[in-house]
Amino acid sequence: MSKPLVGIIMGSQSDLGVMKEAAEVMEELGVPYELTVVSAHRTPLRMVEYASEARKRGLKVIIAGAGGAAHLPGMVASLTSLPVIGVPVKSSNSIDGWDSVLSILQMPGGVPVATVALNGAKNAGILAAQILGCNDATLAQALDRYKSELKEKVESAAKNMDL
Ligand code: RP5
Repeated sequence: MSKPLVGIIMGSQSDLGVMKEAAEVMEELGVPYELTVVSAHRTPLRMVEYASEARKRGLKVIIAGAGGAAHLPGMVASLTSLPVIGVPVKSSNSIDGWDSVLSILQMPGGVPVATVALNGAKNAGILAAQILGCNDATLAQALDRYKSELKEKVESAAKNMDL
């Protein structure tokens, strides 16, 4: 197994149903990744250790998902200069997910989190691969193929709708 390049973390095991979509993208594109639970509130020291060791361990991008008072992506971004992609998770106690979205999106200047849509773990995976694709021609080609397939699907749907 190659060393993971993408760290997928989530605030709770209850986020896994959403966050596994990021892992599926990694599998599909052959990107080595790791996946674990790190809670900003319940395991703050684990979060500090994870974020501050991430670059040394060889990670290039972190995808962090959380719901409710979703402080994990922002706090991780405050502890590392690796790019952090935030996934707002609509957890069961959510006020329609707005709590998660705003907690992750509204970062102060200087500490960016690339926030994807509510439950948008799939796009988080694709964005992580695109970041890695800047320095990996094979991965960039795989992403180009993926985009072409998206285009072909739309074109063939449009053709089938032509009257
Ligand atoms: C957040 O609280 C987690 O990210 C999760 O989305 C939400 C609920 O967590 P559990 O109570 O299900 O562990 O920290």
